[in-house]
Amino acid sequence: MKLTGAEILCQSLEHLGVKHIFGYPGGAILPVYDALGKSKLHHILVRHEQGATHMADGYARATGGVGVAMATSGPGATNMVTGIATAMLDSSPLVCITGQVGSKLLGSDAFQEIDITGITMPITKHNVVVTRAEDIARTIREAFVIASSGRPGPVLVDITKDAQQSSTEFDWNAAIPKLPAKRVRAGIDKAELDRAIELLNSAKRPLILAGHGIMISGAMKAFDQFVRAGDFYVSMTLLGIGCFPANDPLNLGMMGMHGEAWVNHAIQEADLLVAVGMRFDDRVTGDLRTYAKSARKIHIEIDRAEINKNVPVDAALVGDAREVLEQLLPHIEKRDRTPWQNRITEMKGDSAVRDIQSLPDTGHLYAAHVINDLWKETSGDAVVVTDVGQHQMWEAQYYHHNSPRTLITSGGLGTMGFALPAAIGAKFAKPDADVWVVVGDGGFQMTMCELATIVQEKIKVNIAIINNGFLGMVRQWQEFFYDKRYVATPLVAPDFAALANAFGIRGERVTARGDVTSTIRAARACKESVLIDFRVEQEDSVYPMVPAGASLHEMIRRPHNPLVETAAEP
Ligand SMILES: Cc1cc2nc3c(=O)[nH]c(=O)nc-3n(C[C@H](O)[C@H](O)[C@H](O)COP(=O)(O)OP(=O)(O)OC[C@H]3O[C@@H](n4cnc5c(N)ncnc54)[C@H](O)[C@@H]3O)c2cc1C
Ligand SMILES: Cc1ncc(C[n+]2csc(CCOP(=O)(O)OP(=O)(O)O)c2C)c(N)n1
Ligand SMILES: [Mg+2]
Repeated sequence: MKLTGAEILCQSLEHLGVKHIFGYPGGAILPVYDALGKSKLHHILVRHEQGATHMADGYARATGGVGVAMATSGPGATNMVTGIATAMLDSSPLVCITGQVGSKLLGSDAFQEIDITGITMPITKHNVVVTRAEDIARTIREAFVIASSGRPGPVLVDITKDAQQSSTEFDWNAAIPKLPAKRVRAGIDKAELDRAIELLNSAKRPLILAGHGIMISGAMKAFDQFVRAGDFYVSMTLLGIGCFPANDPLNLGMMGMHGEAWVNHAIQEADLLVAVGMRFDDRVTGDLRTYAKSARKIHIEIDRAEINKNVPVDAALVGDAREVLEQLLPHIEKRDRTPWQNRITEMKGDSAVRDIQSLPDTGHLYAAHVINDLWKETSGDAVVVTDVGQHQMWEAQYYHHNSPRTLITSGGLGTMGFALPAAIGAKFAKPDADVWVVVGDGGFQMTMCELATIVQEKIKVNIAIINNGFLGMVRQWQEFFYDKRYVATPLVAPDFAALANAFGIRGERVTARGDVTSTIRAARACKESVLIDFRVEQEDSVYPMVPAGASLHEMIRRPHNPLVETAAEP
């Protein structure tokens, strides 16, 4: 059967099980849009192509499947760049499809011609220009394999207009991916495995560093068994949150710059760190020269390039986290580690009394309270999509996630503007989920145009703006390191509730702590999307904080005044 390249693209996407495409049309991709109209695919019209990529990313992160975004050539394609980079840094599987000028015009600076494969070369796992209809089906199949296999990441397929328009025979079964033969995995190195087992069974103060790779691998069950086999304590990276239940006594919480103080101290005191699917980001390690000096290290990691990249390790188990953990499991022996358990309890107890949640109500509305109340009201079962900044860190600290893929956040690139569109994508992926956006007043203003997408698609996403009148995280750095010179961080914002109304969305404003719970409850009961503008304390800071480049144990702790977080400094 002869079809146009555009029709082949749509049919190929259907064959691959794609249901939703987030995109924005334009001249160079118009043949595809024409074919889309005749297909079963649901196209979601976004308001900015950056939004399309974040939606596809949110979709991918909510399910583990591949998210698809589409744009026209030139400015459509360049608007995707931030979203592609966001996905790349967090190993999220995307396929981005862009229209390109006709193949005969390539290189002539034609209208809206841009070398998008050149531009995205360093921020894609793979990218390719397709100039013939005959190559479309195979290339799209290859794109899906590359995006989702091994260490996932974004793939961009740029299709010239003539390739979309010309007709050719479509034979799905014949369009087999032509990828280099998969390197046969030699299996995990036996010597490394033996060394890891010996380290695990002889450690007196072991600690697991659990990362995003556990979720990518779908290794939650194997991880759970591994942890229980050795009664190991677990700490998580920001992107690892959810891979092990927060309410489990073995879960100590987040590590790193804004991690729990007891976790960072435990890392510095441990004699063995077991890193699983995490990449020792600098937000996690602090100064590498002083990082976990007393600990031997085991690294379970699929990407060989990550081994010894930042932190030299004693045993490298290169492979899929689930497979590696399953191989280790039968060899794990339970050991009596009472002194280590006592030490952890001691450190934890000290910090627990510092908790802002335990303090008497001062009448102030703190972001941490809003997020903690959101956690309680949603029983920890919501899919929370955060933006970037202080609210993101408070979410990580005060919303306790028990299930994987329930915190969706931009970690590596730290992209403001991510939350609202990513939440829309997550809602399409999980229509029955209670999806909440937790976003700052700054980041919300970067992609708030996507409120119109929510209305047009008639979906329900609740939005909690943590409105502190500042680019809060930057203000915090200015407070700590620039002598409170608040240059370019005080932020004027519209009346967000009125703005929501203008879009056709219910808007609320909360200024008192007593109204937080009832407003969240009402928003959840409402059939339509609700935006809540939480006017929180303007100059609160996220504690603890490891200053950039400082040692992990050198944390700035919450001062005793106005808020006391602790009984005594450790
Ligand atoms: C304002 C701000 C503050 C931050 N503060 C903190 C903080 O305090 N603490 C913190 O932890 N983070 C923090 N971050 C996030 C931080 O920048 C990193 O994004 C995060 O630490 C990365 O976590 P990760 O290594 O688990 O995930 P990723 O960066 O996604 O890395 C995942 C790793 O798993 C590997 N992998 C993938 N698939 C598999 C598989 N199947 N099997 C095995 N391995 C696999 C990958 O190759 C990769 O190495 C902050 C970010 C921002 C924006
Ligand atoms: C696109 C982008 N620009 C700039 C930054 C730097 N940055 C990190 S956090 C932050 C402030 C965020 O302010 P807001 O959205 O109000 O959240 P808050 O920190 O106040 O919770 C800025 C500007 C960024 N991460 N992303
Ligand atoms: Mg703010």
